[in-house]
Amino acid sequence: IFFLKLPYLLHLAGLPKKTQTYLFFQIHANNVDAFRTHLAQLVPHITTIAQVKADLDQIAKNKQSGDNQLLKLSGINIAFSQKGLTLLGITDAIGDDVFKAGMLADAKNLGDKNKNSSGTFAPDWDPAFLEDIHGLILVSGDSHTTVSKQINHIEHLFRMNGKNASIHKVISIVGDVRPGEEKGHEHFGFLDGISQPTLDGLTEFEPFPNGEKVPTIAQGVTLVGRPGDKVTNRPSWALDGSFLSFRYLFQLVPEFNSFLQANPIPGMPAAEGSELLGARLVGRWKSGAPVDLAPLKDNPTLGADTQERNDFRYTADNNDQQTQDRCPFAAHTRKTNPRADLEDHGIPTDPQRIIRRGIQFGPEVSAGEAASGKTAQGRGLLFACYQSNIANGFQFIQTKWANNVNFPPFKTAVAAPGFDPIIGQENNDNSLRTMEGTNPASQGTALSLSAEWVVPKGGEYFFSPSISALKGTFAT
Ligand code: N7H
Repeated sequence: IFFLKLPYLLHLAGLPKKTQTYLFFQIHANNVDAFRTHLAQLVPHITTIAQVKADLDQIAKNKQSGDNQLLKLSGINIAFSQKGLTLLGITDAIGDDVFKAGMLADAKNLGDKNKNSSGTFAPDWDPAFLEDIHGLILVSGDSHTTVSKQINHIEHLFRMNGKNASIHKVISIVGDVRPGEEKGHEHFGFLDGISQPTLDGLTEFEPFPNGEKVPTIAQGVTLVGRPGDKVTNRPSWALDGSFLSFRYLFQLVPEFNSFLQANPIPGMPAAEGSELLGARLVGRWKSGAPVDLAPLKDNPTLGADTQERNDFRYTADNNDQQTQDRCPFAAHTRKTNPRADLEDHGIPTDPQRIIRRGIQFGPEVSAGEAASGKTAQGRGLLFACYQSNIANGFQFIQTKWANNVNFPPFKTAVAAPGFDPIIGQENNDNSLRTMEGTNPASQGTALSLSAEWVVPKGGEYFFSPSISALKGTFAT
């Protein structure tokens, strides 16, 4: 019964979504009552886990009968910022100070760059994210046509083009899965969305019906008010909601590729050395195979094996905790989920697990961009992740792990592991971005990463309520 109340946050990767529109909106302060009425009309359209399950079953049946056509699937979700909650008069203490303050207030702490050369801090963001954003409507689907229809319907429900409009658009961003063979791969070329936590008792609904070999985690790490949620005294309407951290992340793909070309791992043909460097920066090969299991060359069979590709703990080298033979300590996947690096020292990693639901945006790299090594068109990742506590989830991973040169700890073999090369940030001095361990033959040598290849251009913290909270608290 409790599944039916959940919004769709747990399943999205399981939907054969091809495109998503993120509609960031402001509620008209003088039309809040109308907003509630309009929201009540939207609620029946919000996708529940039960619907997704039915859709996935139908797809499986279609496949069996040789019909590989996608259903005309779409999913709708809605989430609110603190400013949105305040405007709606929902003032109970929700128990998340980071959410309450908003991402703009957190930008400096996250390591985002200062646009002002001196004086007060102002992040170098897209101006839309400097405005007040009250909420986010997320529409996913199998095609632009399906999603546009849903967006038109939503615009109609909120009377967006009429006199009684209750919201207006601050910015809307379209994300698209990459074409052909690159489907599921982010813009640097690496398969993404492989390692996701599975919640106790909800395995049936996980995005990977084949089941990865990973232990489940407490529901309360993702869902507010469930066992494992460390915050007590949450308002009752917050039960089964989840906090959504959104980041508008641009990726400098030609620049990243030029760096790999310029710094191949020595002792092998240059192209292979560059590919190995890329895999060692990320922690996985482009196919998804983890370097801890496939240290020397890509293993696409392993990358495609949903049972095996997540079955590792950075212990493959006879549990030698001081070697980077297989994987640098600062590799992106190791920084963001260090597994045995902490667990084997009695420090649990479960509280930091997040469910990632991102999608790519922007065009493929053009021939001109590839040749010049310079980005000309914006592209990147609409990063979205869910957690029951932002200070333990996204914010913790970004500030205490990715940006922290001394993480992971207990690595006496190196001076400092260094920055996460993919997302590690130092406010205004990129020259400090270095990491050790990229070259297996000289593990104490620091590599200068200099430029950032992932550039944050905005974002916000949201709360995604359960369907019953939307009905009982938000829409009335
Ligand atoms: Fe990351 N990338 O292409 O390099 N990420 N990530 N990420 N990330 C992962 O294991 C990438 C970002 C996590 O459990 C993979 O599923 C890029 C942020 C976590 O082993 C790849 C961007 C944060 C994991 C990438 C980006 C994280 C993870 C391997 C930005 C949180 C799971 C696929 C543009 C603060 C680690 C996989 C685990 C995996 C990339 C952003 C966190 C390929 C390009 C902002 C927790």
